Amino acid sequence: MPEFAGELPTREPAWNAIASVENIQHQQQSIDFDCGIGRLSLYIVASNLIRVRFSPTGEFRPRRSWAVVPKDEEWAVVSFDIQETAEEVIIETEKIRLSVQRHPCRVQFFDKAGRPFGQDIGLGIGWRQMGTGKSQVACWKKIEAEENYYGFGERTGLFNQKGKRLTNWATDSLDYNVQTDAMYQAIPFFMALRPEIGYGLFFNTTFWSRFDVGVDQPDILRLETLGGELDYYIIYSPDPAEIVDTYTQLTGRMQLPPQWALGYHQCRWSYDSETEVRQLVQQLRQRRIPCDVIHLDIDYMFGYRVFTWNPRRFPDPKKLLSELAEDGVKVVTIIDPGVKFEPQADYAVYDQGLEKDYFIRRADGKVFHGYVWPGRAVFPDFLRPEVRQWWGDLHRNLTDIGVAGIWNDMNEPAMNDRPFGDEGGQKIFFPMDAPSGSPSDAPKEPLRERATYTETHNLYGLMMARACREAVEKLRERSRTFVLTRSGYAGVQKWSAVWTGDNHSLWEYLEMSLPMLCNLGLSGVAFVGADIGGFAGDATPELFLRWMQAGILYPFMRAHSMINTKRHEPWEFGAQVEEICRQYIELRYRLLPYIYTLFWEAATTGAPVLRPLLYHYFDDPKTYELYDQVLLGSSLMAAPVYRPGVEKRLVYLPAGTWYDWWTGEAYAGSTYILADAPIEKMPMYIRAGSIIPLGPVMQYVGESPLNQLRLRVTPGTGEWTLYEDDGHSFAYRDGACSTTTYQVYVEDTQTVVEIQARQGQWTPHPRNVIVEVVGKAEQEFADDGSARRLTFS
Ligand code: MIG
Repeated sequence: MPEFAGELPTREPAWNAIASVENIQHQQQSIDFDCGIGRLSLYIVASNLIRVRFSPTGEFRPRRSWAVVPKDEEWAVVSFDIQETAEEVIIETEKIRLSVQRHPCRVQFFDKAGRPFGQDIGLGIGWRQMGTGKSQVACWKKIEAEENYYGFGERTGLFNQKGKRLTNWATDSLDYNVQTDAMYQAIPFFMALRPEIGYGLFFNTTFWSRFDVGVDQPDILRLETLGGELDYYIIYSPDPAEIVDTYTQLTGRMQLPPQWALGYHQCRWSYDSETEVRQLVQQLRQRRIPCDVIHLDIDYMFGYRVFTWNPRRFPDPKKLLSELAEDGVKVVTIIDPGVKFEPQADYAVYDQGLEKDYFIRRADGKVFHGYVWPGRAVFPDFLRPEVRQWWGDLHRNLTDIGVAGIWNDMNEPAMNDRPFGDEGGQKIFFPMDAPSGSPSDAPKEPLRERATYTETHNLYGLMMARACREAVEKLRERSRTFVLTRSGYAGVQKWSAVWTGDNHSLWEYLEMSLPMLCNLGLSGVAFVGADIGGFAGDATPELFLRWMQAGILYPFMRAHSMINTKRHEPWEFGAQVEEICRQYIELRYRLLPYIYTLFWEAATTGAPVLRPLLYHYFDDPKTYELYDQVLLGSSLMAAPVYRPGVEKRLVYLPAGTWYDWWTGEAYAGSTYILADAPIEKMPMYIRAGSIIPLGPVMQYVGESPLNQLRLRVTPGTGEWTLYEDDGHSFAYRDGACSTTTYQVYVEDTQTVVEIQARQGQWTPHPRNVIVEVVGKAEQEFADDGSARRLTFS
């Protein structure tokens, strides 16, 4: 079973445990504790962020540039106090206190009220040799009563991950299900939350690692890695938003995508000829199904050779793409990492890569081969900057003819030991001792990051996505781009959006998609989606329809399906499904001003676009296990339907008042209601005191100017800021953007909506603004960006 690759032998040697503190050295932000040969090192990075390292040998590895963006020394210096007693060393920052017990050495964290979190327990920290070259290090921490665990990157099952073992090892987990452990993404980050207190933990290791959240021993969390030393960043906050904010300062944030990437994407393996693509677009436009993007899967290539087009089926891609552009359609093409092994065939990608020595070699120096779509293939070493540069430049072949974005697949990387389809083929990885990264004689850091594949496996997809993003952004110098990747590591949000791979056309996968996307969001990856309708298998009309309803909530909204399955275009399931799909896709387009602002928030603070209720109601224990309702931003809550034949469903309304999206009816929260959910309706609610901007329906982003903006306001108290710019260029980086802050409050029996003057240098297209207070009235005015106060009785 591929997901257990990297698993440890079953006869486990005993642990060596960290000893007592013998000596302490304190220098600026770091405090080192000698514990026999082993050494514990703390770094006070920020008042809520501490880096903890332990090396059994006393020597630490050099810094790696791959995931953590700022060096520890680059953070603004924070002050802290140290107090030493015979039993412990106490370090106190503005936000937390941490104590290092001396006999034996144990690290313990406390909030300012003295509540413990992330406390070392049992052996505290231990290590052992696991056969040649594999040095395992672990840390045991107490799971506090009522503490729950979220994030962990891409995870199946429901929402709370407590009671699971979670392995971080990027894996082509095709046929994944609720029990699958290692997934395509390996993101060793989680947050632990309980009433009034919480923390996040980034396990800074790219080696095979695993979290055991109370399985082996109840109430004990174990972190383990085969990386030879322990290295984690711990982030304190009771508020998940603050934890994600700090975590994304550490690992980076996404760039603002073009608005078109937030529209509807239509995909299928495979739209395999110009004729088929033209017909598809014609259908979309004739049937008035809004759509911005068509994805071309592997069949556009010539014999699955990357950076080529099939000359027979796509004779003139440039012409095709420019015609599609006139219809407002952008094209995203798939690129896999495997390069067809094809000596003496004038296949430039192979020839150049071989000549320049850019492909992964085995430890014995021979070029490594695996089997993927083009048959025998070789694989670029994306860890090396010069390889990324070369690979990136190859994308010119695509961007020059008008390709707008790139989809990176198979980059765990996925491959077999013999041709696809051959009996008995096994999934393989590169050999663990294969060298990867820049040669050690490279002149300077970060070029000098030569490693073996044990350390770099989890980075392969991340670095491929990085190569792609950096290049395409340069090649399309005036336009923002869209990059999608299947595999990645912590920080993948800097380079790419992520989709959850090969799901199935089954109700269970629809149900699982939202908690999966929420946990990715809590792990810093905001631009995420699952294949609408399910990839493998045949969706039924009802499943497809319910999936499309939930799909409008996915930050990345794409319908996809596997070759030889039922097609997943909205008109494939009869007139009723088509009509309801159209209405929901239209709703997605109307919500774009709101959703675009959420992406701006994600780009500036790391906040997820799609959020579990827990994100905003972390003091409400009823949200701890709640996986079947979500928030899109802070204002809009949805309760999709996940089963056939269901026409009513239980909905939890957290504290406050909630307004039914469809009827405007008000409900008092802190209770459950039974919502009507006939086939055409996904229950949706607006939080009291919300301002939701809605644009007109368009067939694609920018089809016509945004000449009307409707603000749907719910009575109550609240504030919200709308972000705007041209939606596609980089001019916003030079200040061509604007924000408008809206406030709503209640005065006597009146609802007051205050609109502050627009800030910033972007002037939107002339437009009317309609302010609609739910249950009250509407007022309309020509928007000149000036401040206003409107009252509604
Ligand atoms: O071996 O490119 O997850 O979205 O359609 C399968 C064909 C390779 C896997 C991706 C899927 C894509 C498919 N790919």
